Amino acid sequence: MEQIRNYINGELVSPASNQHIDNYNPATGEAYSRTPDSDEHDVQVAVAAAQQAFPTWSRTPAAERSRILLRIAELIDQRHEQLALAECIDTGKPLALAKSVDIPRASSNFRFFATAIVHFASEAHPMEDSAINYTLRQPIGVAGCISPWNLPLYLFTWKIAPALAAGNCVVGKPSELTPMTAFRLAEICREAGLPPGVLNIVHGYGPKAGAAITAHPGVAAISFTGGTQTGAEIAQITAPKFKKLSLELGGKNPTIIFADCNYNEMLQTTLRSSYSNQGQICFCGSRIFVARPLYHQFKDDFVAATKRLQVGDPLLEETHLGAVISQSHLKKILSYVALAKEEGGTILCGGGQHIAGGRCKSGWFMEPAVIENLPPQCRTNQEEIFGPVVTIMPFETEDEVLRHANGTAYGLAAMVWTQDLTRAHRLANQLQSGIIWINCWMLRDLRTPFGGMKNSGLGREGGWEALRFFTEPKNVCVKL
Ligand code: TXE
Repeated sequence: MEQIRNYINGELVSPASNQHIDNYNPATGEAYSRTPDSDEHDVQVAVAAAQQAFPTWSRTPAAERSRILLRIAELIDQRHEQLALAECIDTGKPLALAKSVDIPRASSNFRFFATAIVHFASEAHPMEDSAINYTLRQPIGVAGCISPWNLPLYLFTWKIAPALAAGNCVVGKPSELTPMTAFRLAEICREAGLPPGVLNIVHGYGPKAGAAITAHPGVAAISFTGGTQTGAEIAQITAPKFKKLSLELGGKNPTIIFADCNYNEMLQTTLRSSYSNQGQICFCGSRIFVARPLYHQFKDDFVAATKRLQVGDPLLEETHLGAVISQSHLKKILSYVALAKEEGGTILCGGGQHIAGGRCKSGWFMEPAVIENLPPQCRTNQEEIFGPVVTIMPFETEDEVLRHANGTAYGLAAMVWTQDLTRAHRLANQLQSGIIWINCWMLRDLRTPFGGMKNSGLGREGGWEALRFFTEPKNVCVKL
């Protein structure tokens, strides 16, 4: 079995303890590689390497940092096929999705921030004839970047690219469930000529390696994407240490469908926004509200389209849904379907484990589920399931649907389908979500603020927001 290694000070190394974690292929249920089970000793060495690299890297001209990051983007593109296959095996997601979304977006992240940093400017505040203020935006030092398993390379690079571009050094930890593409990225960084210690990747469990990063006094900022509970734990550790903190957490996103929408486009996109990546994208819409006059037509068409989706071997081109991330996650999703029944819901289709054939006979697959007859306040409609499970609910008025859409602890994304643009803007103004998609989903411009409100997170990433997060503003006041 391939042994994944940490990337510390430019070298690929085993963890100090020499302990490893089995890494599974969710589509077969078999362990196929081994991940370092790193602890605070490894984090200590990684932070020391990052601290040592920082003075030189932070003073390296932005154009030179940009050149190296662009080289990393090129190498990701050159290894597109290899990386997509690795992502597919590690996560269970369809290979076609890894090819079209995960890997291209990983290289885009590097390219975007490599070019952004050479245009990054700062403010001046002149006080007529008495003084002039100018703001320096300087790199913070060592940044900790902790990422999840659903979009492994995509979300890891979304954090480390702006951190490095801004002149910070990084200690990163990918999810222990999906370490492979970050390991391949380490090889790419060596080849691209990234100086040793600038990026360090420590693999391992969250409460062990991850917690050691968040608690380390030498790590000045933490960027985290993952579960809301984990985000709360990280905030408790970092707040008294006054670290900068960016949290991108869970969601329970509403899809709001009005009767005047472009029906076919809405139906196709709502299928994607419900089940892409087996529903394991924080932006997936899991509560679908449909205007009463359209409800029965939507229900019939959506359930029929859901039934037509192919679940199975992620390597096959015809597969729409691959495996979910782990056996325990599958159990969690199934337990929510059971809860939905207890709460009085009607399962219109799916909701059970899917037994795939051949090499995938022991994989962790799930039949996508559509559930109706549940009130908006029940647990199924309030808690993040993070799987291919959606509820559908009719609504009568705009006020009512707005109340229900906003009626959860989360506030990440909301989708609105209508041809009435006045209404769309009115709703966008009132929806409590960090991101609103009108007549679309996951249409991403990397310059826009990315993140959520309420229990969905703290702060925003993307564009200048990310470069501001990874820099410390310093005002200089000069008396004239
Ligand atoms: O995430 P965790 P889990 C949601 C989704 C899912 C739930 C739990 O609902 O069912 O979260 O998923 C690291 N200190 N999302 O348990 O644990 C961990 O090693 C520092 C939404 O897999 O939050 C991994 O690298 N780090 C989401 C990362 O945190 C810690 C994506 C995320 O894992 C840590 C994934 C600790 N104490 C799950 N504990 C999204 N927003 O997209 C864990 N980690």
